[in-house]
Amino acid sequence: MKRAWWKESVVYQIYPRSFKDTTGNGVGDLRGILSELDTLRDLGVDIIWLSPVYESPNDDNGYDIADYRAIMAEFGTMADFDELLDGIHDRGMRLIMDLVANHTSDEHAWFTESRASLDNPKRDYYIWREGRTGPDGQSLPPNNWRSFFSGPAWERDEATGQYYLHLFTRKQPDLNWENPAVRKEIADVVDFWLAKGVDGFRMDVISLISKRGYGDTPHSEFNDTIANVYANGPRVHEFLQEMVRDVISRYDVMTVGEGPGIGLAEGPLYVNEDRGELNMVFHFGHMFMDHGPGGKFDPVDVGLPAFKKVFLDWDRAMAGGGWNSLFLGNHDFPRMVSRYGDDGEHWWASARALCLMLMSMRGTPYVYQGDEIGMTNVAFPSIGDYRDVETLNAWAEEVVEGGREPEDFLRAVHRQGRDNARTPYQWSDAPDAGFTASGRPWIAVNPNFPRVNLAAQRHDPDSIWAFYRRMIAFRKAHP
Ligand code: ISL
Repeated sequence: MKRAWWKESVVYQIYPRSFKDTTGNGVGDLRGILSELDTLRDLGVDIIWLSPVYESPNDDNGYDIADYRAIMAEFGTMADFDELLDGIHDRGMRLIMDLVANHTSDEHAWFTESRASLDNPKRDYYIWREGRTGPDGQSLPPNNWRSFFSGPAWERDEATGQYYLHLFTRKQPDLNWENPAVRKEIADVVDFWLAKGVDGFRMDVISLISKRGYGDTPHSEFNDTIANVYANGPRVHEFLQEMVRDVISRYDVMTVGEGPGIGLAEGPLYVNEDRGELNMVFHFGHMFMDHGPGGKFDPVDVGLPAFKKVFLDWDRAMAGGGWNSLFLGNHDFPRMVSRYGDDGEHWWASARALCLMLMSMRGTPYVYQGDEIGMTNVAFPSIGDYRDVETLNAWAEEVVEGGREPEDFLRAVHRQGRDNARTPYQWSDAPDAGFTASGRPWIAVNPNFPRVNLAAQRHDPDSIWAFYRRMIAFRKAHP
């Protein structure tokens, strides 16, 4: 096995919007992260991954990028970013950025141009198709694909009458990676940040960039459509190899690709060392396993043997020269202690047990902000308390249009919703958990903050936080 710094590191994911607000706008910011770098260093973090901080209209909290080279004004300025990067490097840590390149915002200048006319030079930057004609002469989408966030994956655009593809929200049009000019644009973006000194990328839904064609999906379960229709298209490896060859290989950096639809058979093709693609992928073996026939808001129970098998299988799958990422949660999934442990009576013990598991497997562990203090799911009483576009779209489709009982849907959201992981970081028992002094956080704080917070744990040798710190140190002492 070849040694590499990213194999001997612990990554900490920050969701900047929910980390720490220093300006009083109710939204976390870059200076908030800067102010806590010593805390992260003290925990033993080597690499910080920032969820997107680029200019964005925030239809999907920054995963809809309007300008890849600008910092979101709510988060700060490019000068703040440069200071943050220096602060991270000064402490011997590294920084990886989130590269969202399957799609842009519909407010990106490329899309504004692309949608303007059929012969615009940027028309082929995105995926445009004629609609189908319905039985009554009405215009229908080109196929039956659904978006990840409810409703059709196609939107008809007034200017030309054609439809554009959006696998996520209608404000996230998919880029056309078949177009070499698009690949060059993305390579230039990658080069821009690497030249600035960032240490790598987490690549959002990288498994989806190469499309297989546009026939109807025959699958009734959405995860089957992801795996068999949307993901692992015929040119994905070629596109990744090109990006690595032309840009990434010129730097000493790490890459981890997010991979819905990447199964045991495909994983090695993305990460085996002789392939020149990615260092790691995030597979969803354990993340999608509780989705029922109706998808994520129709959850089913999963037993421990099935859960353990995912990790065993993936460990074996890497025997040919690949390396695993290890994670039990992120900004898209419920809190790990609530989902895989117990956030009631056995909160403390199960948070520590999951940490032990995470830190003692082969692979690079990723800690999602707040998991190191045992932050839990939240059960807001009303849909009005929720912010996530996935939850709000599913509410509109299932409850408002579909007639599902609101209480039943909310129960599913309490268990599965992405906002579980997006409530503000719980720094202390001060108002709003010390996240913001504004009195109006962008999303409400979990009401358990007087009990679950960093200040209460930082100096307690038996705390969850102290256990993470010990396990990280132990891991590094025994490569
Ligand atoms: O959130 C999910 C479960 O409902 C996932 O299916 C998720 O949509 C998928 O893993 C892709 O996630 C990534 O891309 C999305 C963005 O909304 C997520 O936050 C991001 O992690 C679109 O950019």
